[in-house]
Amino acid sequence: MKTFDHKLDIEKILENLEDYVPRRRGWIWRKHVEHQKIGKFEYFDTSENLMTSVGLPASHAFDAIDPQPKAIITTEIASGRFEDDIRRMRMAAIHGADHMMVIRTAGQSHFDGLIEGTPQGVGGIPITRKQVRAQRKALDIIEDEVGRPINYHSYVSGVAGPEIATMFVEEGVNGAHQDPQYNILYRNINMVRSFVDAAESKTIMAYGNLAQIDGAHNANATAVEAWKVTPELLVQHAINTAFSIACGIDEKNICLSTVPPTAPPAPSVRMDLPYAIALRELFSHVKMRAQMNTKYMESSTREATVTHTLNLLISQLTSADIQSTITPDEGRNVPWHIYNIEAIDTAKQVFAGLDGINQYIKIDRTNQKLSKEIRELKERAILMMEEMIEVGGYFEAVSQGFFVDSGFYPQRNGDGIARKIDGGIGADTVYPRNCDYFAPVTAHFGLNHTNQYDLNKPSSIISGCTFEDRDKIIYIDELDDSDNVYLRLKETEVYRLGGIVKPEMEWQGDGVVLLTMFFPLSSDLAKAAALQCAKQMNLQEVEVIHVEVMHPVEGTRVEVKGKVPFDIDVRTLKTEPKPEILEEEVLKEEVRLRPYKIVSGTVGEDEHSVGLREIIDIKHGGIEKFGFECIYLGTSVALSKLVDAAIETSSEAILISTIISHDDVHYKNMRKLHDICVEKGVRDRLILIAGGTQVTPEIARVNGMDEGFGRKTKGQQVATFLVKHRKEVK
Ligand code: Z98
Repeated sequence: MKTFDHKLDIEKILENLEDYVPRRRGWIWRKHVEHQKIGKFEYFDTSENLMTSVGLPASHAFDAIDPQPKAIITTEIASGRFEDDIRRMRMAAIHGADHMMVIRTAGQSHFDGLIEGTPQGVGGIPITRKQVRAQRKALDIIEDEVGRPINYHSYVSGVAGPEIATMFVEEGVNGAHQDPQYNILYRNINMVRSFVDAAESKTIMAYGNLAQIDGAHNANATAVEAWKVTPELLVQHAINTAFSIACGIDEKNICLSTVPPTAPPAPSVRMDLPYAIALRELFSHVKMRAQMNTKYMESSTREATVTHTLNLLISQLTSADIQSTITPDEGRNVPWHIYNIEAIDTAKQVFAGLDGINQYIKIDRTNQKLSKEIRELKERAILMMEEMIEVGGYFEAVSQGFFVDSGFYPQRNGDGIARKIDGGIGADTVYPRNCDYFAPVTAHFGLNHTNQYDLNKPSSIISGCTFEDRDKIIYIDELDDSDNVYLRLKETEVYRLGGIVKPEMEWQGDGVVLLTMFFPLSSDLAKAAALQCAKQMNLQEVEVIHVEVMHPVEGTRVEVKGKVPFDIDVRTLKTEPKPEILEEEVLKEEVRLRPYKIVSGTVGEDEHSVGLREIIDIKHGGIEKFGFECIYLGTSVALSKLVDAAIETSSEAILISTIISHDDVHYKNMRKLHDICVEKGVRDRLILIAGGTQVTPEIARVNGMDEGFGRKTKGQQVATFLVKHRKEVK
């Protein structure tokens, strides 16, 4: 792996932002390599390898391979400080994410125009040109590091949708959520206005080649019983897809946002699979962005990860094109770096594990129960669309509360989200265009009276609009003196200089730590005890973020977050030198070429054999694993017996273990072993090693050993010494 010697320099990224020009426009899909050899294995569902990556923890046992799934992997980043999110993006990319989805603040849809500068958000960043530009610029650096294009994504919603879409194309944003139904149902924006804005936004996105994700999944997250809105989800997808195509978006850029609607303890895969198949069959011409179920996420990361994994199984069986990895973050409402990375790794791990499985396991489309369920879902959706037409169309259907009703269509419970045609934000703001209406822009929806100017391209009248002539973009750096990135960076500067550090979860120097505790108490008391415990540990702003009953009276698991009130001076930290270790394969090859025999035992009156056995036995990576022949003589072995055995068996080393240290007996035994070997004239041809909790290399060497090994020694370290030392002396 490439060695990294610098952190991303946020200040440098912010320099000369006014001159930044994005490298490209549009979305880039991963390149699927149908049949790929990676390390020792054959893969069928992977894409090109990364130039630089951090593999799964177990990858070291597999020649450090890091197979990349064929689906784009999304990470949803939402800390509220774009400058910190940039570092998170760098971590996410090296773990395998190539879709950085920057979620906005909860109220962003309600901004009625573009905002400028770098205000801090809550649970997401407000979208501004400067923040978008800085992040895209950082992603240019990051994609060069990992060797794969990275798609940058945010949201085109609210009454400022067309302005945002325009800014996104200007700034090289590669993908966006855009669905007028989202505005209407969840943000109460007037329905007519939402569709007019969507037409404009989609046309602009089509020009910029942005991937578009719809908003149907929100019905899933909002519905009382999420699996009951499945027919409606198909309808919502159909409406947005048809509208997008009509506005010129290429089908290869239309991505349906699909969520497996249920989660365990429901029999979720059996229920989610027919839905996933119905969706893919009805919409085989477009792409699938699979997001995991968030509706039933609680604060348990374990539970979230299992649901994520089951959802990934469905993605694998039905070939999702984009795989989102947000859940464990969202369920806990703690958008922390580590959970972004964990979720990316979960997706990468599951896809690697399931690689090629579709060749062995096929969905049985002849199964009558499955076919019936799929057909029924499609029929329910078609029936709903027919009813919409009957009542007078989409707007009327929304007014009558057809959507997000808790009934399984055609059942209707009357609790859907109803909006009025003349109600909501931006009502009465749509005007017919004048007969000489003309807009000198490149990407524009509807009638633009270009013929009055005898033009093919309306923007040519002003020699190009901002899409062709970047000089026309007005870049405003900051408008707010009290809420901007420079002030925030000043506050955290000390942590970027490298001298001091604080633990961090989402922002530089935030000091946040997570503690896991168990109390033999009922949940309420355990919660109180955990808070008390954290306070007595001097943590500040303590909050319980997860409580899980192990038994109603026997005990409860509690997770607490809090802030440490101190800095750590990095300059005073001491790191332990890493023991030199030869690779497993190198050791095996050395021992295969020149077989290696050793004798061993605990010595004196020492019956503590566990440590020595761990160093020898294959089970936990002892030296047997590398091919050493180990003659174990047992416990409390006389030193002379060890030497005799070594001579008789033509062994090359003696390993003694000694824990008891009263009266310095461990030193004395080392010295005695050395002396016996000298007496018998074999010291030169035997390597002597002593191990034990009280042994240090220095003490062992002083007492006549070739090497000593103390606490936490692993077999591989001893094997390395044995192999290297034999080479040196012979
Ligand atoms: C996701 N985890 O989809 P505001 N438009 C659509 C949306 O789905 C969303 C927004 C806009 C989810 C993120 N979705 C939630 C279709 C949000 C953003 O109101 O501007 O914040 O909406 O990946």
